[in-house]
Amino acid sequence: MPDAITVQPTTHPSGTRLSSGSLDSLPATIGRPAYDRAAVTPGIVHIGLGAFCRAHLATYTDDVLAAGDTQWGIVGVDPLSPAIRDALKPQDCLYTLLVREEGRDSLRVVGSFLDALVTADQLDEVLALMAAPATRIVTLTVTEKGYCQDAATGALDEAHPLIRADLDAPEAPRSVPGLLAEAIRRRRAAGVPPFTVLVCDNLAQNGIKVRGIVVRYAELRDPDLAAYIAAQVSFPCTMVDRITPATQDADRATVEAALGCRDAWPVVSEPFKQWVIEDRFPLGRPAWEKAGAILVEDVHPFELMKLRCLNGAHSLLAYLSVIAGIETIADAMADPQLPAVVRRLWAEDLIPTLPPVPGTDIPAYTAALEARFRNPGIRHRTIQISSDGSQKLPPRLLEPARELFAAGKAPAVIPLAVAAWMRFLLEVDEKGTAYAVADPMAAALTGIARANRQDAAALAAALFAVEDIFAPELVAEPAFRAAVVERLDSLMTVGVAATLSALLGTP
Ligand code: CS2
Repeated sequence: MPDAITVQPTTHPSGTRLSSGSLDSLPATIGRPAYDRAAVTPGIVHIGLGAFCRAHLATYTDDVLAAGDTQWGIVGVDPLSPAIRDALKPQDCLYTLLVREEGRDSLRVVGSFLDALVTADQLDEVLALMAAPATRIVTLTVTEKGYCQDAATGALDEAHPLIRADLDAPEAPRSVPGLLAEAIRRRRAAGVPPFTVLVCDNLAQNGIKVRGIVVRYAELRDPDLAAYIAAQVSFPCTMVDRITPATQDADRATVEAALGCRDAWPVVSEPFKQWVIEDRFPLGRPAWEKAGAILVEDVHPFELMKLRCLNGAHSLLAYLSVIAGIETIADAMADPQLPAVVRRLWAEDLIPTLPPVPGTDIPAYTAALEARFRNPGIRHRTIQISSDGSQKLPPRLLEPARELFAAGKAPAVIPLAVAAWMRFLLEVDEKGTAYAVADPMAAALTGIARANRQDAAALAAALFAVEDIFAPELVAEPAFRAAVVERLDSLMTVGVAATLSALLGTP
């Protein structure tokens, strides 16, 4: 289904707020819920109210509601901040999706969120909702770090402060594993079968991994509950994709001009979206395939392709760009050298690690990715993508590097990406502008960087020793260590442009 039709700026008087009451007075060109929202009942609790789920899950579900299946409304829960709830509630949880591509914006108001809650101040309500028989699926977009995992192994980080706190007070959980376990326990106690847990974050084998994390947490809490979760709860794996940069004030102004009323928190995305889901939903699911989702037996090949080719390239571009002072991915793709480096990453390091992907020509997929990265309507900030490198590098780039070495090959470009991340930890770009490193391990990582800022070999060695990030087999490879140190030394002494010239063999 198309997201909406092209819209022209409107001259409608401004000042009112988007809400159910203002839907009828929107310009005709703005897409809007093509169903009676009052007749929709909640069937999904979604945890993590960021922009991504509002551009992805919510639009697929909006299309299903429009197709007449009204039992799948979504209640959104933010585990941390009240900001998005407080923006959405006065708008009856309506918001605008602004889809941008060159020379063409389209807008649609999305209606699939029925309510919004925050665990920090509404925990009882959240748990009651998750335990309610009508809730048949709990979806999650809490980012990689939200699962309290050890990024190198994907296992529960048992020393995580939120996990320690939840094990002390398991009926008042604050962590995501704690929340899921407590909600499932309440359902079981009430004789209600468990919901399906649908993880929509960029983790390798996301359902399998989060199942392992939740079962381990439950083992520490109550082995009987752990056995129940292991036996009874379905955690299908998914591959999710839609580039969704953080909303800027300029986007709010664009949306207000088009709508003729104010939307406090619209979402911006590219036109492309993809969702591949393992079809294991014991209590049923929305017919997301009606909105273009692909339901499969095994997501793994799709997920590896996306996590490595899209997200891996994003991370490479982000670290090189932040240190070179390049602000967005589209700007990076206008650089004379960066696109060639990304193409080599795909062709030499990543595509050789991928299994066949059903119905997909992988070189055509990466060519399409290049066009998506170039979309000039999307101002996707490299500093945004640089966040949480400790969580993102292992599945995107370190695991393929490990696989290449295991197959007797050396990666051509991954050491550069790792070196760029190490250089990025110095918190100042080549033009002398300071930036902050956002990462759950930021204090430790920037401390290491500060202590070794003059010496590439010492900096790399100290970071290789961080076992939460680097698998021992990978850092035991002398060729990997040497290649990273060489690139890091080059980035620290001659900078990004000269390092890329040397890699590409350009003058
Ligand atoms: C990005 C992703 O911020 C990041 O790390 O690589 O958010 C990326 O834009 C999405 O996964 C695209 O589907």
